[in-house]
Amino acid sequence: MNYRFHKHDYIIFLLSYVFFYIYIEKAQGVFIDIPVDAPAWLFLLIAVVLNLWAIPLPGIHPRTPPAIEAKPSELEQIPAEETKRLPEEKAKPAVAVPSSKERLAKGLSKTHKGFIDRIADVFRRHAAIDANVLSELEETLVGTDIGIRTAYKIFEDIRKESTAIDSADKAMTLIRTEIERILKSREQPLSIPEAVKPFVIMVTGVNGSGKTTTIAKIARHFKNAGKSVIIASGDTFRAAAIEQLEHWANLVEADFVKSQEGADPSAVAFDGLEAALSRGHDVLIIDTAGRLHTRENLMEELKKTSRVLDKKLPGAPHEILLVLDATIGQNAIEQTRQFNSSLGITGLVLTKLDGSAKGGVIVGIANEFEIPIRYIGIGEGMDDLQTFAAGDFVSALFAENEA
Ligand SMILES: Nc1nc2c(ncn2[C@@H]2O[C@H](COP(=O)(O)OP(=O)(O)OP(=O)(O)O)[C@@H](O)[C@H]2O)c(=O)[nH]1
Ligand SMILES: [Mg+2]
Repeated sequence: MNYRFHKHDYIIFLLSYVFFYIYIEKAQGVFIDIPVDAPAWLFLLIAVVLNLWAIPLPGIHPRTPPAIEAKPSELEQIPAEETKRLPEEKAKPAVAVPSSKERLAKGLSKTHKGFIDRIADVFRRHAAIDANVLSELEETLVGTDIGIRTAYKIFEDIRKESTAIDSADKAMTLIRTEIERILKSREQPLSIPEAVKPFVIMVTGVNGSGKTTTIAKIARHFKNAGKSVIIASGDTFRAAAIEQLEHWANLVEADFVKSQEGADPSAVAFDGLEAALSRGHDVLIIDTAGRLHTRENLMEELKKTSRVLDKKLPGAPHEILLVLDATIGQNAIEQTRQFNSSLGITGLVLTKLDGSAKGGVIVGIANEFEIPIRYIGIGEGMDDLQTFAAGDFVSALFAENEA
């Protein structure tokens, strides 16, 4: 503690010892004879009082510096509302957190350029909607990532209405309505019935599509919704895959069932289900390998895992998610076909929309398969997974953004 002494305090302190000395001489008379006619105890009393003056006494004589108070003139310079704020709040720079819609629009900005802008360009180049425009539109639509079938479906709608279309705006509105109609039919968020416990989700997809990252994001999503989650590392193909998943499970504070490299994936899924049942978890998410020697091998392994789960808990897995990488464009349509015919996919996740100009493929997939699109990935971060909402998606897709 820092005590505050003034010069006179030191003098009084020294003086107290002078009086002590006088008291001793008065009482004992060792060296000098004090020529003052007063009793010795009086000198002792004065010595004690002076000494006490110099000693810090809490409450009576604290000797600590008083709190520094701002001068009234300084206070007046601070606006009233600022004085009400907490110091921490004031210290933080004002950083605007983008809303989920803003993040979606930013994530889809590349697809906007590679899909919507290309179509809009056709109308910008021509003053009237005539046969030339229609043939250019047909070519452009076929050249996007929505796939030939969907391209012709949208084109036919425009062609049928072409006599009524007298402006580029009207044409774009018609295209937008058609895209929204297609996507709306696949908007069906993943919901977990109370009666099903644990709700088992098996996550599939080719290697690198984003399965493991998506599992972590979904686990966090359910944890935030108050569900208890357990994750099983069914991708036993690589040790690194198991460690990667364990890391994510720890991060999102989900329970984890670890496997050994090379273990039978269906046995790991079984262990996961047993753990989920005995520990009373609401949701079990099972990671799977995306890479095997052949695609046929992979499908057989996934089918086996699905059978084993069903045997232990009839009806499981309740959701077979297929994770698709949007950057591969139309290949995602073919992947959906293969996985769906082998496994019966019940939900789709389209990842990496933020890094792709080929996100238009989502319209092709929605048009060709009657499979709900559950989530979309718009970044690598834990909060970069959004529940698919067709209206928001189309608004973001058509919004003008910086790529
Ligand atoms: N930009 C972006 N990157 C993503 C997204 N989702 C996943 N990724 C990245 O894609 C890469 C592969 O993701 P993983 O989750 O490991 O993919 P996986 O399907 O589990 O891969 P394997 O286990 O090898 O089959 C990682 O670098 C992820 O960060 C997304 O929505 N946007
Ligand atoms: Mg993985």
